[in-house]
Amino acid sequence: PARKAFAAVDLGASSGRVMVGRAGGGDVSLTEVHRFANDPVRVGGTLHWDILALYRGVLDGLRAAGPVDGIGIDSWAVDYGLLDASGALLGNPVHYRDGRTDGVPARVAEVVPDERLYAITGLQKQPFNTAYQLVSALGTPQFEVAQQMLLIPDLLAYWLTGELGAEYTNASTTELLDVRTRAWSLPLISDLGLRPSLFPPLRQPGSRIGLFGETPVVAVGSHDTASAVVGVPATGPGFTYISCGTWSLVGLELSAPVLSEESRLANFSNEGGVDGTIRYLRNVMGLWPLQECMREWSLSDISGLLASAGREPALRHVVDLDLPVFLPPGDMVGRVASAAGLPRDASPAVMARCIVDSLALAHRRAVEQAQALAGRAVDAVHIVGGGARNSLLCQLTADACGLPVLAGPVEATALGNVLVQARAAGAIEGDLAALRRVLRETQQIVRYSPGGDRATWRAAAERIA
Ligand code: LFR
Repeated sequence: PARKAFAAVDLGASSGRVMVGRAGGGDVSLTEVHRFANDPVRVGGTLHWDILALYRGVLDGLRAAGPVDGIGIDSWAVDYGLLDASGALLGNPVHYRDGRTDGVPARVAEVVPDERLYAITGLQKQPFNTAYQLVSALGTPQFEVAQQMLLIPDLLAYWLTGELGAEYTNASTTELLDVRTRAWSLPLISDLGLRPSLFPPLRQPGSRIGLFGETPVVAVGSHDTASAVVGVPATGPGFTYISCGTWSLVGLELSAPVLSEESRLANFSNEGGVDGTIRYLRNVMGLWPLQECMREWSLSDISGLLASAGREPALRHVVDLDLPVFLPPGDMVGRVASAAGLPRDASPAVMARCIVDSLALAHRRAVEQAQALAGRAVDAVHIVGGGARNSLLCQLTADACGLPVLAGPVEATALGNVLVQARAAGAIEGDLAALRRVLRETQQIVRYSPGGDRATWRAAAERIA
């Protein structure tokens, strides 16, 4: 098939990018054409996304991309905008790290017990799930007049094309979708006091949304993690992935959800993947604590910091990074130091070493739990996303898990976005395995063999158990 060009819009927690991917036959390549900041804004005590600045970044990027055969948009999950009856946006979307959902999960559990919520949705309990955010908005003037709820990529696609819809992989993170029927759960929606008419029809990755000018806008795995999992260059089913950036999303690709009580208690999520797969994963705190500390120290050179962290003794200070205390922004240095028993003015190298060691331990825990809960043994850990560039973290993850780590591609999300578009446009053919073969043949992948002492890691793992 002839090569075609696709624009991949990928919005992350700290920046947005527009990439042009060229794909055809057995080849795919990417060029970044525009990058813009994503700076949340606190207004009236609430942390918002600056959605119009993001939309401007998207438009600038699409202009820089020039003529393309398709446009696909992905972003972080769960957050949304509300539209009024005329289709106008009501207020600025709220950031999932905002505190407005504090206490809401407990209140919801009195109406819909956690066991039932998990049996229906298969979703991890996170305070920021869309369901909790919407419940926290019940009774506000904005919510009362809202006619439609659009997740972030769906909102941007609406502005580009005028078409309303909810892309399935991202909708699966709302905690309002039935994991078995893959449709909105109307009983759950009404038990939560929400109006079913708020939720637009679902659309599948690969389907056409509409036109922006003359260019088709195509649904991709619009949850960034869904696109990242497409972008994992795995050879068979026996792999774990860690999509590592602000978050580490750690898990397996399955064909059916795991809904056991053990799985619920371990807070594993069954999110919808491309081609009907289940992304069975857990949210691990990821590089967020390190990013926040760097912001507080006004440090921007991560490679210098990691080099000095690499010279610090291993596993001296470890913390359980999955504790909810690390979720919101603000005084991360103080929170990590106090959890680690370090002085608040410990050196950045010591603190960074503590965070990276702790993240490797959190990876180990999630990799082991995923295998045990799903009853599937793996022989490799793929790390994709920005974290694949962090060789200290990749090596420590290999050591902690006792498994080889295959690191890369760094741009798995944009590649997954492009490959799904390329397949829909007929430029590439085949199932996920075929798409991944293209990645293995074209992308740089670095192998880290497990080293270190097993007993030392086991003992360290017990310190955060
Ligand atoms: C990663 C991600 C995670 C989701 C979190 C919040 O960017 O999409 O998968 O749990 O952001 O939306």
